[in-house]
Amino acid sequence: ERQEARPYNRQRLLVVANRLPVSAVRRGEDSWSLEISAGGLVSALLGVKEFEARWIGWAGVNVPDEVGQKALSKALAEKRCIPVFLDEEIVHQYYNGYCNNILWPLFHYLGLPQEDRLATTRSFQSQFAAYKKANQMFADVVNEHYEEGDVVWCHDYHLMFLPKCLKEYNSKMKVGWFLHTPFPSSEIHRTLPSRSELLRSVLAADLVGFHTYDYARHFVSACTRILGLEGTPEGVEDQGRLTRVAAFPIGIDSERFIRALEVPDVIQHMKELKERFAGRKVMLGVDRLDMIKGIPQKILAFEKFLEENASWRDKVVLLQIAVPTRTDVPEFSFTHGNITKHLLKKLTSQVHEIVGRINGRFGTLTAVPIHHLDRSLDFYALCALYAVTDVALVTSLRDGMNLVSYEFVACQEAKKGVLILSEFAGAAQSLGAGAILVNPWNITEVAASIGQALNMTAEEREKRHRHNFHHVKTHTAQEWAETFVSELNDTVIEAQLRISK
Ligand code: ADQ
Repeated sequence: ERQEARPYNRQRLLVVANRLPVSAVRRGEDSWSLEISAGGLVSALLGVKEFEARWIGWAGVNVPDEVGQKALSKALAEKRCIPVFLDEEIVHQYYNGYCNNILWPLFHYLGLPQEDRLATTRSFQSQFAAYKKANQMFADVVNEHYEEGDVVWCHDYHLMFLPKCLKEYNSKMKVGWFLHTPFPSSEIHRTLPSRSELLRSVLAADLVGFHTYDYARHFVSACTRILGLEGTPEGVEDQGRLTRVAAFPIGIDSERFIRALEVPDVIQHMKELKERFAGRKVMLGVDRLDMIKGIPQKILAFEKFLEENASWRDKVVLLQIAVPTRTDVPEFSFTHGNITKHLLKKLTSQVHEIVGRINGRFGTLTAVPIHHLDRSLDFYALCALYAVTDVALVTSLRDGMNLVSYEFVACQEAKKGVLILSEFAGAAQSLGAGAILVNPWNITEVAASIGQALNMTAEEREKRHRHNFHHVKTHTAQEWAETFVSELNDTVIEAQLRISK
């Protein structure tokens, strides 16, 4: 059966994710300009060259007219992208509502404020209905483009209902589903009104993947405790049918970062940064602006460090780059008030206030301790920053993996800087031995770890860096995708064998 499949290296892979890896801007009635956009999944799959990949997803824009839809589909086809068109109301209910206000905070163990929680509870049913409807729309597009022998790889919490919809179209379709966020303890998942329906839909996939063994274990416990199914070392069994559940830790295209450091522009930029911060140690934070990233906690820990270590005040600087994302969809007018949007606004002003206070407190006429930028950096600027950094601070309150920690390590072959890493990021499982692991909620502990990092001997930095660099170089995005897809190919066959036994 394996031999009948297409040659492995030419297999068509349909990658289905909420967002296409492009941002589209309308230039005229029938013309669009497209740009590849940043993000965790995009960074990871850019490294994969083995499959003939097609992307299926939402382009992030509202295109109500047929002329515009046709033109956009045509432009996207050149980038091997196929759009799913979602209207304003669906986006509001499915994306802002169910995905971002319900699943995202729940999967990251973050509660909503009381008034938001009540509003969310009230709109739950309509949002879940929209979620299912949107997933069905994705399924329709996949089904339309599916050819025998293709593998379909569904991504993330936006598309938990998709495996079931796809299997209803075609039970022979090879379907994998991968979650980029944590999967929470079954006690948390149990509180979700649609808990069983979501689990059952995911179980329709042939292979279910998570970043860490812990997330996979939580998922299996949820299936045993909530659905009463049997958990086995391979996955979850339901009336003789096995859904394979396993951990597939993601990586990055490390060579892309290493090569970037040889580009003249990057070298020049590094030189400028070194001059700009001469005589000071550089600490760096790079995060999407999101509640899960623990940005205020990180800055408060830095303040505590400055408070307790007067001699360091003019010798260290924290550069915090926070890119606003997710709800930044200007094409849509959110008339019903968007919870995530107002929480993010609150977070931004909170961060600004803390930064302002600390800079007022510890700054001088010529220098401030914190530079905070509310924007994205281009790839080369990001690489230069990573390379000149002495200490990177990744203090996510929860994070599926966290690729920023990997990218920093990839750029540190010359400097061998220190990574301070939250124990609640999936990356703690892979980079824990080289990083200083911290509980991001414990400001005192994080402040102490900053001191430890700044005072670390060159030998110890070298030893820690060696461990992490080796990991980042050998566990790449490409390997991650290849392993997932090859296991998906095998799993289907195994599951079929089990049934025919
Ligand atoms: P994210 O939450 O987006 O991803 P992360 O893994 O850190 O988190 O990836 C962010 C990506 O965006 C990185 O490639 C980074 O370089 C880039 N980026 C972030 N801030 C930036 C800035 N200010 N300027 C430019 N680029 C910036 C989700 C999950 C993670 C999981 C990934 C992949 O939340 O836990 O690791 O998917 O599975």
